[in-house]
Amino acid sequence: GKTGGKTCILIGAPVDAGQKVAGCIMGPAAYRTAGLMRALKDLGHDPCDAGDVVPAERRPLTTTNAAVHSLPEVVAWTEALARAGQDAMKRGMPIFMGGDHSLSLGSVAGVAAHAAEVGRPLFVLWLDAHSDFHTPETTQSGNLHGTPVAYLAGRSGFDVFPPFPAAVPAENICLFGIRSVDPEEHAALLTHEIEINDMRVLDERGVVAPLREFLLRVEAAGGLLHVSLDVDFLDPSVAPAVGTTVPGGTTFREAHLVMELLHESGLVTSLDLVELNPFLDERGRTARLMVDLVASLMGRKVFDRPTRVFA
Ligand code: B3U
Ligand code: MN
Ligand code: MN
Repeated sequence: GKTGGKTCILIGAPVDAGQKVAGCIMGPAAYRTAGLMRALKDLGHDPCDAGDVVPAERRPLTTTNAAVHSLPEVVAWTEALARAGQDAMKRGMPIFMGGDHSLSLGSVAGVAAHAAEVGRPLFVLWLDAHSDFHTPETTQSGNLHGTPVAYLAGRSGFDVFPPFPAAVPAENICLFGIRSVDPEEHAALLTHEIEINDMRVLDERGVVAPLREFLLRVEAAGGLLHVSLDVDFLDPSVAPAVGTTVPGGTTFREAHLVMELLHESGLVTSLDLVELNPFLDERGRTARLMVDLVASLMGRKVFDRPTRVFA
């Protein structure tokens, strides 16, 4: 629609230190090439491209877990992205163009700092094949892209990272689409009240009911809603451009429906686009799909009928 245009701040986050497959560094360029700006303008929004964030200065850092990969780089990105995110929240809706999922250590920290400042509760919707609930102490792979949910939930083990501004209460976190959980993550999730809509739940109930239940809670609380969209939320048959493919993901239509419901809710205040690896793409199809999903989230409809599904 042409009314209710949003100020969208596109923030390039070419982070690839959170895992070991080369290519995520090209993510922001792929979103720009696939026309993210144009798609937002065509929907009547007011997007601006803030360019790529530059990581803070690296300091030598170590942890007890020798497997941890590129810790100084990830901490440096976290610091810079948190600042960029907090600043962008004052001006509009930040859209972080990743970059691997370790960028969310920073993006959500920035959003959480803003939420604390304005005194509103923060909710997080995690659209992902993985639970990303490791700490730097429990990760076996050493890939810090598997840790942001633990950081934002306030788990211990992140001593070398900036203290997380205001831990997101477990009840405000919803994991959606997960189908790969490591034993340490599984054990930790059992001791937290995080809402877990794994693929078993989505197979049984579909995407609409579980998502609506969560969105109604966000609305009732007057919350801010951060959405973190990992490419591997989708089935690799429709979104091949990702380093860690997990079969059995959401379909093209399910993912669009999730985005359409999010739009109808009017609740989303910030967004991460993560794990796109353009080097693994097929003629740009995953980058274009991600841009189309953002368009659905921002109001693109097949047919503009009055809202029915939400509220
Ligand atoms: N849980 C595994 C695998 C993984 C997590 N996130 C991604 N892969 N993309 C790990 O390495 O922590
Ligand atoms: Mn992830
Ligand atoms: Mn994932």
